[in-house]
Amino acid sequence: KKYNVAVVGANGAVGEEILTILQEVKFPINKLIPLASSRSIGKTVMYAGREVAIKELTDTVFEEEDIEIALFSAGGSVSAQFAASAVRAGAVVIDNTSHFRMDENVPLVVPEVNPQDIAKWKKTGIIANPNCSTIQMVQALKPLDEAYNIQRVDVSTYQATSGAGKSAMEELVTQMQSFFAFKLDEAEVKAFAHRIALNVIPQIDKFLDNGYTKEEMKMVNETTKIMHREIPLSATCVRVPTLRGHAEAVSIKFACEVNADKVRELLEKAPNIIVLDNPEKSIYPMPSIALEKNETFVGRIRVDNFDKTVLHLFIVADNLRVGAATNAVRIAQKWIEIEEGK
Ligand code: 11C
Repeated sequence: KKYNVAVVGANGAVGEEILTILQEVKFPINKLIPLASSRSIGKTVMYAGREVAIKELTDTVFEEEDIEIALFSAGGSVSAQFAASAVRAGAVVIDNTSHFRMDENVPLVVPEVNPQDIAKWKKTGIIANPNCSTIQMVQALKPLDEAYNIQRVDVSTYQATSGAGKSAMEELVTQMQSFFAFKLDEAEVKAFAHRIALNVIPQIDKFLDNGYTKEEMKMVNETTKIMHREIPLSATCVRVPTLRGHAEAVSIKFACEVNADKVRELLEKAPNIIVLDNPEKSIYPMPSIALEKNETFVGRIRVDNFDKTVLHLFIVADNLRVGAATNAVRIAQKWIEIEEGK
């Protein structure tokens, strides 16, 4: 069977990546409908080597186009306004925003970790895609939890500007151009609380009353929901002046002593994880290696010097792919498998 698929936010950073991945995996598409706000009318996106006109996102478009799968990636307020009309039209909504993630009736899915939760989609018609920094971390946590029983996680992130969209990437580039023109002080600061060029900002999203940012609490709450148990976790999320690829230094405490070779073996067998861990040859994950890849890279795997139940590792993935578009398309593929009873 082939499906009528809508991509909402088709010309955004994640939307464009979704279109690329749908082609890459030869997704069974009957009709592809790129949707965006009226501002994008007249624009096109590339799909399968041809230009496809963007249509306006309205309450009626899902029904008019007989959409069966709607991939939303245009911000929380757009999902809040339009997901219901897609569901009413009979589509399954796979939502890449944070809007529905913590709704107890909406499954929050990383296909390598909790694919079984997709079956709960009928409650609301919506399946939520987690935050990018959560996805790549839980992919690595899951096999280690099964083997050693995780007691606690501490993570520091190094997140690329594309997490905040195309305009944030452009701001980094423009600021760097200003730097080379000796005018960095005059460069516009809009996407983040401070200048991002030649800087590191320990704030992603707004601060909450508990002293953590929303991004940091997403990592806590989403991990608990995906892993189906509370994992004590503390995150420090940091924006760094890269374009694509989030990196994470993760420390994990287990219920028993842990062995680094066994961890490498477990992660090598885990789906969509590539272990890059040869320090002597300076081989480890970096954003430049993860760029436009659909796998999550793990390295710098080592046991703590003082506590043999603690492991440290470094995880990198392309946030627009693994952290967003690839995960959403993998959810759609699993949903098809379930619906077609495979
Ligand atoms: C960032 N993780 O890097 C954020 C972007 O909840 O889907 C993704 C926000 C979200 O800025």
